[in-house]
Amino acid sequence: MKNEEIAKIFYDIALFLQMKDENVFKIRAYERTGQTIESLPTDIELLYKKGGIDALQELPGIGRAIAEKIEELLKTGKLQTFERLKKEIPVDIDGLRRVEGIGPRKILFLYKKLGIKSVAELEKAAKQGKISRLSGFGAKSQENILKGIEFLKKTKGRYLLGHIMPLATDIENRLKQLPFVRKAVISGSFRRRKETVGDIDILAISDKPEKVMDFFVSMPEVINVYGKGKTKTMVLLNNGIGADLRVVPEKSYAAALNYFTGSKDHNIALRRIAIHKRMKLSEYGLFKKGKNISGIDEKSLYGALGLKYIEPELRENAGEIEAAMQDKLPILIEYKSLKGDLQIQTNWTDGSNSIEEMAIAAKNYGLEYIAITDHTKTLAMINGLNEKKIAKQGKEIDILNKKLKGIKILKGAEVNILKNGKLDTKDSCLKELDIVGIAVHASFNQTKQEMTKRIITAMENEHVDILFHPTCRLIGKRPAIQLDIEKIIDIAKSTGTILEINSMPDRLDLKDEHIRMAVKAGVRLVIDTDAHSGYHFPFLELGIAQARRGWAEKKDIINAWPLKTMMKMIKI
Ligand code: DGT
Ligand code: CA
Ligand code: CA
Ligand code: ZN
Repeated sequence: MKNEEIAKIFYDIALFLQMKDENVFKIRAYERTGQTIESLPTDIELLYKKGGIDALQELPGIGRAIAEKIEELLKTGKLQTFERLKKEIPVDIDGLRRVEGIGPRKILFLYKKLGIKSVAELEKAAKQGKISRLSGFGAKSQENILKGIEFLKKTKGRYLLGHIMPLATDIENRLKQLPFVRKAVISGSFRRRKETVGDIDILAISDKPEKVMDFFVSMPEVINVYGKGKTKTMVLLNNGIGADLRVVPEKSYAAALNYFTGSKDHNIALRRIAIHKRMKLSEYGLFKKGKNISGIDEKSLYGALGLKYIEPELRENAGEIEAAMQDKLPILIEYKSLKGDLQIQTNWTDGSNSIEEMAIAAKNYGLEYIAITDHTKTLAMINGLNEKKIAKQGKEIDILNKKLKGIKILKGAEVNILKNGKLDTKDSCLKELDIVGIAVHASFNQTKQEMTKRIITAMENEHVDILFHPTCRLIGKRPAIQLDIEKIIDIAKSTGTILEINSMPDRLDLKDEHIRMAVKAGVRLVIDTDAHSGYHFPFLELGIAQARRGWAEKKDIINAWPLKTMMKMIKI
């Protein structure tokens, strides 16, 4: 069994236990196990084969009882506890919980009252007006459920970039290693680093296209071949995503890479420029009087069109071509260039690792500083910290800073913004922290006016440094809160509040267009992981991709700078 499959079972058990209103610590133990297994860099099966149940027990936060459950799964492929729960409450939790506003307890309630097991049954009941008649629901929530289902339908069929990246890169590398393949590169929306991708588009250069295609269709992940030819092959992979492979000869490389990277709108605009210059641009080349003048790479191709090279992340026909003509393209923040991370959770609340483990993992990843930002007290479900505990955590951080070399730990918190815009933590406590992040974690359904006012009130607190995951969206799961983003950017400017680009694959919040607005307004940003495990730091690359798609430069990103400079960029 794969790590993700096992992790998923533990997450599911946690959900079942939540339905049944079990002890929160028990629920958290299962969730944390899911988190730990999901982010393990090694195969848990291998780990178990080598070290047995003892090796399992050495994993952070995993005790004897849970280790035995993992063992049962690895040995039998099943877990009795889980099978019993599924039988007792036979609902499609995955589907139902993706409907905004439907949590585990409501799922159980709806099942008991109306026998609802799936999203389709939920939609039917809502349309028949059956939901509004239930106690605790009402017409408004019935309407919200229908809206939530509509939202789900719209986002279906797209995959998170962060979830697809390991597999896509792996396939790319397998192709690269073939002796008859000269180049292999993932193009399409993946190369433009869009937050979600519809399919994986791969371009390969080879003189033996048939052999490349044979290899491609016989990969173990392929479950269906839609079409196989000399230049193009389309398959379906076992995780549900499609993959297209194109093979072209070397002389078409620049033009083909450009064409298959897209976006379609960018391609169309380029082709217009070509026509204007009496040239012809296609996936085969850039032709002038019948001669291919595209050159060896995209840089020469853009050059031949009279343009500066445009980075893939900018290719959306959103002003990048005009900027390339006038040599006014931004110098984008570079990958692997961050020096710190200002949002990190630990096992003081809902993270998997201790402060020390997180600090060491950050250092090993190459960071120079981190801020520990556990949740605050009103998030009681996950042990949010009160003022006393925050102070106590500060003392532990002091000790660790003396002990650890090469990484500086800042004291921080992810302070909950209450419904009225007040913070749930006293100013006298916030004053002592290096980094105060604020965030909305409940009452997501306020009107645009209420929500904007709520967040502005919080931003105006003199101790606040950063607004974390500003729109609170979860891609494919929860729509953004209603927010006057222009107003928020104005206030960020006037108060010196930093806006976050959260790097979690399903958050990526702020999104590209908002980043661009912030950059234009001269508002500073921070790219954080929101890491809940030491294995999450590589997600920072997704945050950088997002920043690049928002035209951000190094000067805009505070944690692209060393600690001292960064601290001068936040309000004191
Ligand atoms: P996706 O897969 O929905 O996330 O988005 P893309 O951009 O990867 O789109 P896809 O997979 O349909 O096509 C890959 C690239 O091929 C696309 O970015 C640009 C190019 N392309 C596809 N169809 C057309 C077209 O009709 N005209 C032009 N000019 N380019 C196209
Ligand atoms: Ca694609
Ligand atoms: Ca495609
Ligand atoms: Zn948060």
